[in-house]
Amino acid sequence: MKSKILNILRSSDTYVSGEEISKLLGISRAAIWKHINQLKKEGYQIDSLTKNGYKLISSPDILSFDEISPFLKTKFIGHDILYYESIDSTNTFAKSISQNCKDGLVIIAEEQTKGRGRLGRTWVSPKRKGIWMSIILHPNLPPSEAHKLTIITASSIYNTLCKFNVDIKIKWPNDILINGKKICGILTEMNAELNHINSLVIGIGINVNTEVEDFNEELTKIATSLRIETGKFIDRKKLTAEILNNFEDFYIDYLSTKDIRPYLEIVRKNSALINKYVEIIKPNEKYIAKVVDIDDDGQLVIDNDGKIEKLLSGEVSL
Ligand code: BT5
Repeated sequence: MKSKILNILRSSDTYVSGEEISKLLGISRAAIWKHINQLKKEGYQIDSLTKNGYKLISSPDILSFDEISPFLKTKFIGHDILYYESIDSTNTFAKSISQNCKDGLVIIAEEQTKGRGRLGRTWVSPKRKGIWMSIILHPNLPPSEAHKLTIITASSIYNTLCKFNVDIKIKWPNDILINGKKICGILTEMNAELNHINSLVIGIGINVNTEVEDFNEELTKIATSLRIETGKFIDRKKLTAEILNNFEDFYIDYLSTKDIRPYLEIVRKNSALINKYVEIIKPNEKYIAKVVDIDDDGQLVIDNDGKIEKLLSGEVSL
């Protein structure tokens, strides 16, 4: 009901009377007043005049379904959003419900208290500064294809961020960098049988309006945000919807063609690694090698002192 009232207020430039809302929604004026008060508590600025009714003045900077959905053009992703002020980790929660929920459900939080990277690393997720979300999918694919969805995700985020006219690079397998610093990390996790994915969780963390003082000392050296790079405050709701729109386009296309090459091409063309000497970090060894390519399966092709090797996943340091 609250969303419906909000939609009515959004669609009008002037005051909407309580009577009109009451007629449209079939609820009492007292009930409307209660919902309006709730909206005000959530940060909506609503002007109320006894004679004229209600007028929406401004909406809060939050990533709830009501705020994102006006920009969504997807067929199914994000049609349901579970939104939290604070959560331990959207991926941890998404994994716990991924088997029994709708395909395309999105979990979004304003803050994560235990945001996760790969291999138990921490993802710093300060309140209302970024986009911290997980998309739950039920693709009909074998587990061996799961890493390709990280490529789909990275290339779709790249495409979305291009509009900011900054130097964006994709760092295989799961990072996006601006001017050499990390702005986005992707954490793809799955629940699978031997030859079938039951559910997949794609976690996306993007530093949007993060300021230097929001990063700890370690991150100041290696991380950045759209705000830091563009000097502008960025509309997180629009950006969230645009990422979901782009991601779904790529995802649906990939599921129907099973052809990863168009997306790999985006990753290759904008790779932070190809033709660079990097440090390959394996559990028991570290060595320097030259990155030659990313092959058609999404594996990193490296030249280790004349010996060509391929990595399906792993840790690479520039
Ligand atoms: C990643 O791991 O880059 C995957 C990050 C995924 C985060 C999303 S947010 C929504 C969803 N819910 C979660 O709990 N996670 C996902 P990895 O490649 O392991 O990189 C982790 C490393 O990135 C850390 O060890 C830090 O060095 C660095 N890091 C941590 N927080 C960062 C931030 N906000 N921005 C840039 N770098 C960060």
